[in-house]
Amino acid sequence: MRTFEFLGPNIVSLGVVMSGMQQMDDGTNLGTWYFREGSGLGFNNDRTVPCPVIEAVEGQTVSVTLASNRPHTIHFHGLDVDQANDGVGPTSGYVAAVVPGDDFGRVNGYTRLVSPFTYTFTAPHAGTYMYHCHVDTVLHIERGMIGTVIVRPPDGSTDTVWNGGPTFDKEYVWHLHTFDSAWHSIQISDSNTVRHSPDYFLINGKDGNQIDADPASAIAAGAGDRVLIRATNVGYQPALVKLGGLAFDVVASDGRPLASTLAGVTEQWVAPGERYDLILTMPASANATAMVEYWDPRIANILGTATAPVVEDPTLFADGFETGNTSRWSNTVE
Ligand SMILES: [Cu+2]
Repeated sequence: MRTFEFLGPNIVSLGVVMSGMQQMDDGTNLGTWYFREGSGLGFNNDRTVPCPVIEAVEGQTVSVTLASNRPHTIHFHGLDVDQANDGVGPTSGYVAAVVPGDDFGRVNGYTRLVSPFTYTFTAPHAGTYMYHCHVDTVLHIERGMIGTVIVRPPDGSTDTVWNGGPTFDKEYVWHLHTFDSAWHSIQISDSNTVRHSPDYFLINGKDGNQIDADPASAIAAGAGDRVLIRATNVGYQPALVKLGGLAFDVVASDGRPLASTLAGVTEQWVAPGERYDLILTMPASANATAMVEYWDPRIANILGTATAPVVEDPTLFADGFETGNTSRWSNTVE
């Protein structure tokens, strides 16, 4: 089974849940706010963060409808969206069903867009992007209002990174960020949110041993399979990604192909806001431990790490999107 929802292509409805609980590896429950698929069907209760993956097709019109009681927005990070649809308060307003009090969201002076509101844009170049709420941004991102946008090539193919670009056999999204648990019980940013002191170090919202058993993060594929890892960082610390010494190629950054592929590297920095598309050709008998190091922003010391298995075993962890399966797309790409 998949542990991510993939929504798409091109037409998505999202609602907001502000009563989420994400259980960490030590048993602690952290309060989360998150976007969920609008119909309420199919959400995975073991994971509130990160939010469903939005898929779009290059060149096509994308509609994302947001329904929310309290003020939130969707900002499409890295996508070329006009100001009315960019989810940034001063230019686009906030979405809410009710007029908020002064005690929530720091939205005074911004236009209220009556919920539900539909954002529209044209999907740009195929690649990896992100979305997040842009109300009281530092807190709403930390609380969990973050997700990934994948733009597919114009033909909608799910085995090519971009038109004419590298192919892949299996696909993972690695959403990289941390939690500062002290931020998960407050409603609005304050003097305590000036400094971010993470105590949980995550891949796809999970930490510690949770990651080992998470088929969305633990990498398993057959020998010779080309595994695409879409590494995105919407956290507050630079992340250094290593695949346990296994060499991989870096083919794209921030939704655009690199001028020339970085071939055979063993580590890649992903700074906050950045996305890198990595391709690992799974070696025979591989049995490695990938590590994400979360560094102090001054790159002075490692604050913590998250690890995930990387194994050559086509039968293990049937997740990671297998190419050629388009059944999750109910409409046909024209
Ligand atoms: Cu929000």
